[in-house]
Amino acid sequence: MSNPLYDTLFAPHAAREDAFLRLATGYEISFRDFLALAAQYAHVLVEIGLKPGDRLAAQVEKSPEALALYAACVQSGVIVLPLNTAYTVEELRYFIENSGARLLVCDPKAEGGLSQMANDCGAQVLTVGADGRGTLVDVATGKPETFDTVSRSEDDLAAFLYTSGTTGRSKGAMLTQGNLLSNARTLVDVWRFSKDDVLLHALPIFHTHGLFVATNICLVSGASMVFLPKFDVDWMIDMMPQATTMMGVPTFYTRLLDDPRLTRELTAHMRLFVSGSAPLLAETHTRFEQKTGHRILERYGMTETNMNTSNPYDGDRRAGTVGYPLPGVEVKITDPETGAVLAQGDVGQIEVRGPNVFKGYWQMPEKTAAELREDGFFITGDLGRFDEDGYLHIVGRDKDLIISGGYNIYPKEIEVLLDEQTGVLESAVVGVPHTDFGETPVALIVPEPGATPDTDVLAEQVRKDLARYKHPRAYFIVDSLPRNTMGKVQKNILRERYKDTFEPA
Ligand code: MCA
Ligand code: AMP
Repeated sequence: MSNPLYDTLFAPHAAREDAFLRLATGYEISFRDFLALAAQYAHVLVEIGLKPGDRLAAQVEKSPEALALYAACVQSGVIVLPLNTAYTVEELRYFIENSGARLLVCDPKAEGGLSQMANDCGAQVLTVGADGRGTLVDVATGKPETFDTVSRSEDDLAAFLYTSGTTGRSKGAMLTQGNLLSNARTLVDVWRFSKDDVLLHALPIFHTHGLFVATNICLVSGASMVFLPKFDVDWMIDMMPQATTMMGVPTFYTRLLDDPRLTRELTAHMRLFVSGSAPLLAETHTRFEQKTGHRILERYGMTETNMNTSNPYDGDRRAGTVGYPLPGVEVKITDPETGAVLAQGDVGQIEVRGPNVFKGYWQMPEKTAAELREDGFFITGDLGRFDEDGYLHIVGRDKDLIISGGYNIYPKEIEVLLDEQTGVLESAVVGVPHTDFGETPVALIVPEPGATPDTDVLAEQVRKDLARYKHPRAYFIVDSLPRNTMGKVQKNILRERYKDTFEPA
């Protein structure tokens, strides 16, 4: 009987009385207490009827309890489906229906608005809040603090992470225990994590970066975390002295750089700063080194693949590149038309293969077949090239995607909604530069003949249906959209035309 993910990430720490999570309040939770809590939750999951392979959707604020729920899912063989706390009820309905989740764990404050929808979808509801209170916690109180770990294999599914697509409908990326485990082990080695590390953790735990990269690496290596509810510059500065490493999206670094308290002295004891999820500007890399003496290590990953490449720990961390393929991960650059491998230095689509690559999209065989080749290579939709030293440069995207502060926004999802509104003939959403978020969406609206759509009304509808981070930050009424001879909207022209909306030249 074994459960590779639980046995590697959690079981080895069951007797440890030292701190696993250090909170901003000064409160600490030991490994042992954390795992006791997880075991109690696992009992609840079994008692309410969840079986191995069932899905559990979690839209919860970041807290030790929320993380223990992840451990409980792994221990009981339940597939965890972590969801962005910004999602609206309508967005959640889709994820719950599509995944067939049997339990939704949400914030107590959201329960009133979600329980009808969850029940309609056949899911039970339990709650846990940012303060660690809720019905899940109530039911778990008094349950045994150990749980007989459910047997799983590396090929069994551990998590679904929903990722949108160019069609606008989200797809559930199925990640196996082996996907998560192989990547975490590799990253522990290449980034030299050990039990002595303390990671400054300010990322959300509903994405690959915060959960499968940051948290899993700490668990595999036995490191602990300063576990902040969210990114906040004051907390980061206050807690930095307790940490040895930090991981973040580029916005973390630009915000820290804007603060005069970020100095060489503050960071002198730090071992490693990692950036990912969005392009780190070479300028940010340089400014960070000038101010702190540290060269940020940039890496590249995706929801479907976990991490693919990384700049070296030893050796030159090159600004504007995402480094070398990780051990065990193959990366090739191919012709988007033919799939043929291109000559070194040529720009093409980035394809990856390895134990990190997901199993496919839940109940979407055609979409899986379109992106995951039979030989195991996954077509990332990113465009890149290898330089003569073997460093991968990401030069663009072959997919219509905007990354704002590390969150992915698929324009199609917003365009479909805008196109449905009264007086709108068609729309286009493009990403434009934004100092804080890197990119931010703006919407171009073509009215129906004779109509004058009110952009405030459009914005209101978007607010109602879509998570806040997806909202276009500007709307423009235009006569028409530029199209090529095939009739395709030329978004590159629109991006150029509106590039100074927030960052005047
Ligand atoms: C919050 N808002 C945002 C974002 N975050 N809007 C656009 N983009 C965002 N990323 C909204 C807020 O709701 C708020 O709305 C307003 O924008 C400003 O909020 P602010 O206080 O500035 O935001 P924040 O709470 O400080 O959050 C910004 C953040 C956060 C710290 C950058 O978004 C964050 O932690 N991002 C990390 C995302 C991440 O982990 N991505 C990894 C994906 P209002 O104006 O109404 O008040 S995994 C991945 O991509 C792959 C696998 C990989 O390689 O890692
Ligand atoms: P997601 O599907 O949310 O996991 O986002 C993955 C996408 O984020 C990738 O396909 C890239 O486009 C982008 N990405 C992740 N890391 C980097 C990076 N270091 N530089 C540039 N883009 C990145």
